Amino acid sequence: MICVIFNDVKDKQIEKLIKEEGIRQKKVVNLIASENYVSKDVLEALGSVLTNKYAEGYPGARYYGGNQIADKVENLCKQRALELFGLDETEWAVNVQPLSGSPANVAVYLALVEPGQKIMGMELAHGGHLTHGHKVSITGKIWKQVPYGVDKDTEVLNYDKLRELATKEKPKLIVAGFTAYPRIIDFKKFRDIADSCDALLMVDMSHFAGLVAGQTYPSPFEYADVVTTTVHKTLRGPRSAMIFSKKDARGLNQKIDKAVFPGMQGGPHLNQIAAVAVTLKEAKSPAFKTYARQVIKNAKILAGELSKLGWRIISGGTDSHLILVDTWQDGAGVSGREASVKLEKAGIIVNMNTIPFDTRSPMDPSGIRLGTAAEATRGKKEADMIKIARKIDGVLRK
Ligand code: DSN
Repeated sequence: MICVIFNDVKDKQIEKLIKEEGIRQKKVVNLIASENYVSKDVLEALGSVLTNKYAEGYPGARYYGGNQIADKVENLCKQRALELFGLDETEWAVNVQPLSGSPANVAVYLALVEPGQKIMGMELAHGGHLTHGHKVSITGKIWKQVPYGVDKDTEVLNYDKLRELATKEKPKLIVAGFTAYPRIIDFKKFRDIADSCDALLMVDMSHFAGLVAGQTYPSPFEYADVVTTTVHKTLRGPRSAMIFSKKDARGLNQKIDKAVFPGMQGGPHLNQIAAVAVTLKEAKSPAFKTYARQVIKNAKILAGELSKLGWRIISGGTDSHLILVDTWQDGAGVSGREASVKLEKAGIIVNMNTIPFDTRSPMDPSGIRLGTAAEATRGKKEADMIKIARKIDGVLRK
């Protein structure tokens, strides 16, 4: 794992802080489901001279001079993005300029949904994201969220209920995707539901993009109109995002390009785009497939062991890198906040998280979210997960 490249610079204060963060990252067990450790090549690209260049516009249509190399970088990144997910450039377009996941999702709505129209997205408390239409996000202020959740008994999505909701509410766009839902999403069923009410289907695959690339989680591309993703979670790249869209008579990709620039952003961060390109090449390697398989094996073992130790796992397990644990256990355990504080003191980093139908507040919810992507990058395997589960159990019961 590469943690420090900022060596021997004049700004000693920042150098010291970066070194300290590198040491912190090395010391802890990192179970934050949305984090990972990038390669040295990704860090080099991020710290390159590409950061000096303004490239407002798109390849071949920039507003400033001197963009010949910038065009090559962005085009290479786009080509690699399409290749990684097996997409034909005559059928799919990709925009690699979004600075991160939230602006990517907002750009899609800006492009395709009129203000005041409805976006049907998973409720935050059930595992959705703020930008799936939550009221505290701009996506819930400009557009109207039609929230959906999981079933109380099974804690998984109920597609019949989703269909009923979509038929009643007639959203303009349906979002399938999550930040805290451990299971596989049935994209075909989402497509049928979207078709039944004439809605667009957007899949936010930010959490599982690396698992799709590693062919260990179903690909949404056969069914979606638009797919957004961050690059820095299971895909193991820099903080950044991409928007894929179907190329057809509806002109989705042209509308999305205009919404990203000039609608939402100014000049793209070329250093970041180069780092995304490096990530996409790495994710195409056989070693990345092995990695993605290990991420899921580790998550299943970690969830299974915690369950054996008496902790309730939301939905009974996981199909991905992500696990939601009910630490509160109806008052018999500890709150999510207390769990995360205790675990951090013991060197295990997690985030507190609401669980579906949580009776506690989001600031001190009933659970924690765990993810295995970062530790699999550091070579952790099944036996390590058993040790980690036992350590978590010991800490939470102390
Ligand atoms: N903050 C990210 C996560 O942790 O899932 C989503 O934006």
